[in-house]
Amino acid sequence: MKMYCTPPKRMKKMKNIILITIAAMTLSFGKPPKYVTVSFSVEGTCSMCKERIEDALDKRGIRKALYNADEKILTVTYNPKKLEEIQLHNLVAIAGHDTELVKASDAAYMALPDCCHYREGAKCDH
Ligand SMILES: [Cu+2]
Repeated sequence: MKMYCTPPKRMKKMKNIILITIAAMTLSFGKPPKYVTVSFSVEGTCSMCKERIEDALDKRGIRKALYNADEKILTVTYNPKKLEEIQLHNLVAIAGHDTELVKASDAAYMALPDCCHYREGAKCDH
């Protein structure tokens, strides 16, 4: 096996070329935004609630929102640079649903259809 000695100056140049290549690759592919996924409990009863909750989170910076009405768990994938986690709770509460951190206002809650009134032990058939 032959050993090559690279002069320091050339080594530095090579290092620069590698760095430039990496930078160019990163730019051409675009930096993928960093998303995080969180889960928290949200009150809801039925598929209408699911739709309402998920629609409330159809916002910039939120990639995915999935509500499980049986387990009353909402899972959201969002960009923490665009939104703070508490804002997710606020958006859901504004739509009328209590989360583990933010309670919906009475007005927002009363605006829900009867079968979605989870505070009164609503039973929804659909
Ligand atoms: Cu409902």
